[in-house]
Amino acid sequence: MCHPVPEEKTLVETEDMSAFPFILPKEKPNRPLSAAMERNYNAYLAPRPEDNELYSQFKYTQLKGLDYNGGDGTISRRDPSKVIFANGKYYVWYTHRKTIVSPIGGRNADKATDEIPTTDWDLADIYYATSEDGFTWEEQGVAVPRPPKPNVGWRSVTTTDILFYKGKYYLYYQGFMEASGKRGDDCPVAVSYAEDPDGPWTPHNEIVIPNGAAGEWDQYSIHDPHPFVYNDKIYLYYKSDFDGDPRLIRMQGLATADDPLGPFTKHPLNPVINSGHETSLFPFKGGMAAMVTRDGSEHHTIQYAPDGVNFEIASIVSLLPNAAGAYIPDAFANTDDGRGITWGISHFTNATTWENNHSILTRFDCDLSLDIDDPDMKRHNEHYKPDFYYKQALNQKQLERIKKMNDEQ
Ligand code: AAL
Repeated sequence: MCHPVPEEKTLVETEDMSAFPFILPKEKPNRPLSAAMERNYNAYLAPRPEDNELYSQFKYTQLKGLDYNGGDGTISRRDPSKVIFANGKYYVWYTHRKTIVSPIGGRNADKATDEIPTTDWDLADIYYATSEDGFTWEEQGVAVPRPPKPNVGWRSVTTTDILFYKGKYYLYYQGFMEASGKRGDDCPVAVSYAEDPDGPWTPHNEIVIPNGAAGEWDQYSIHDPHPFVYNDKIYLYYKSDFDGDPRLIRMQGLATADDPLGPFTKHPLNPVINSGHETSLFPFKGGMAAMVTRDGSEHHTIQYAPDGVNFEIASIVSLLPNAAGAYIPDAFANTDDGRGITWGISHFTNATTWENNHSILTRFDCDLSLDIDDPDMKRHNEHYKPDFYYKQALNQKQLERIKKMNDEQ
C-alpha cells in the first residue's frame, strides 16, 4: 500500500473543481483527491471491495466425523496444515492432544508431569485426517509421534505444515523440549519426510529452522512453519513471539532454502509481516498473499507482496480464520500465476470453558480466488446479531473501573 504524505493542496484553476462524481470511477480520476480517496485507488486491488480479488467474507461450517470426548478438554485438535489433494482425497495434518486431564495452563508449568499438559498444545502428536468432500473427515491416526527423549520434539510436536517437493512429502512442525509455559512458548522447527501422504514418516531428528541468536527477534521461538515452493526455492514463513514488555508482540518472518532439509537462510529484512498470529499465506499472481489474523497493528487484513517479501495491505476483513490451513492447489507449483484460495480448515480455540480447554477444527470458505466469482462472499456491509456483540463483554476489572467513575461523579 502506498501512503504518500499529501502535500498541501491548493486547487489551481486548471484543476477539476466539480464535485466528486456519483458513479465511482473504476480508474483513479485525474482530479484532486483526499488522502482517503488516493488510498482507495492506490492501496487496494480495486476501488470497490467486491472487485478486489483479495477481499472476502469468511463462512464457517462445523466438521463432521471428529470426536472430542464431549468437549471435556481431554481431546484437542488445532493448528491444521494446508489441505492437499492426493490419492483421490483431501488430507490435513494437525496438532492432536489426548491427555488424562485438560491443560492446567502455562502459568502452572511447575505442576506439569509426563501426563499433565500445560497448554492446549503440550503433550501433543501430529495426526492426520482425510476427506472426500472437505466437510466430513475421517481421522487416520498419528503421522508424527513425539520422538523419544532427547530428540527434538520429545515433549510435544505441534503446529505442522506440509510441503511436496520433488516427489516427497515433508511435514515441518514445532518441536518442544520442555513444557510450553516453562519459559514462554519456546521451540525450534523440526521436519519428517515420507514418500506418500499416508506415511511412514521418517524424522530428520535435527532442528531444521533454529531459533535466532540471543538478542534477535526470534531468539526463543519459531512457530507456525508454512512452506511453499516459490522463486525456485523453498519459502518457509513463520511467526515468532518477542519483546514481552509487558506483552508479547507477534510478527512473521521468512526463511528460504534450496533443499527441504536445509540449510535455511533467514531473510535479512525479517520480520516481513508486522502483525498476525498463526502464519497463513498463499501464492497469488506473481507474489504471495497473507491472511493476517488477530495480533498487531495490521491484524484483520489481507496483504500482498509481489516479491514474497515486501507486504502491503490489500484489504481489511472481518472474522478471518484462525490458524488457517487453506486448500492451495498451486502451493508447490513454483508458480508465477498464483490462483488464490476458496476454502480450508482452521481452528477455534477454547471451544467450551477454560476448565475444559481444548480446540476444534472447522471449515472456512471464502472467495480469494481468481477463478471463482461469488458476489455473496464479497459483501462488505456486515451485520451480526446482538448476541454476537454481547459475548464481547466487559470484564470484572472494567466493570469496577466504570463503577468507580460513576461513584466519583
Ligand atoms: C498457536 C501457534 C503455535 C503456538 C501455539 C501452538 O496457535 O501460533 O502453535 O506455539 O499457538
